[in-house]
Amino acid sequence: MKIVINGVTIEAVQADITREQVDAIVNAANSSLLGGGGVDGAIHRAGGPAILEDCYRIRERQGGCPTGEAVITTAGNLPARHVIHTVGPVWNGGDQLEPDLLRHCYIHCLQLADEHKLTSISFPNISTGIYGYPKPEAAEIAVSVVQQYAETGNGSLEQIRFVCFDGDNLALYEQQLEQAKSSI
Ligand code: AR6
Repeated sequence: MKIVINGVTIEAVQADITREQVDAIVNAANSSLLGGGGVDGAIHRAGGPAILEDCYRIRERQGGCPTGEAVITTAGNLPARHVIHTVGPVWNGGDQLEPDLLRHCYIHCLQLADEHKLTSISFPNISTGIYGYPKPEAAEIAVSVVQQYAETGNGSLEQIRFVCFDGDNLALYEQQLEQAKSSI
C-alpha cells in the first residue's frame, strides 16, 4: 500500500528492515546505544561491529541518546547507507508523555534525514515490541508525523517506508494510509 503526497511516496510493507536498500534505516534502540533485542539486535547482528563503534563515539561525545531523540551512524555491512538510532518511550499506561515522546522520535529522525540530505528512509514500528506501546496508537502517530512532513513539502525525503514485521502492524499502517489518502 502506497500513497503519494507532494511527491513524497509513503508506503507500508511487511519485511525485515535489515534488508532495506535505502539511505537510512531507523533503529528502535535504547538510551545506552549499546544494542539489545528485537530490531536493535537484528540491525547490529546484520550490520557488524562498525555500527557499535560509531555508537561508542557518540556515547563519548554526548553520553547515549535520550528518549525521543535520534543519532546517526554508519550502516556497516547493511545494504542501507546509514542507521538512525532513536529511543522510543516505554509504555507506562499513556500518561507519562509517551505519545509526545514517540512523536518526537519520528520528528527527530526526519530532521536528521533532512540534515544529511537523505532521499529514502525505512522506519520500524518504534516502541511496539519490547517497549509495549499499543500498536494502533503508535501507527496513528507515525503516519500523522510523516504525513505532516510530506504536506509541509520542504524536506529532502522522497520515499518513506514503514517496514512492519508482523501482519497486525501492516494492517494498521494500511488502514492509517487509507485514511491519510482520503484526507488529501
Ligand atoms: N525488521 C523490522 N521490524 C522488526 C524486526 C526486523 N528485523 N525485528 C523486530 N521488529 P522492538 P521497542 C519489530 O522490541 O519496542 C531493544 O532491546 C517488532 O516486531 O525491537 O522500541 C532495544 O535495545 C516491533 O514491531 O523495539 C530496546 O531496549 C518493532 O520492531 C528495546 O528493545 C519494535 O520492537 C526497544 O523496544
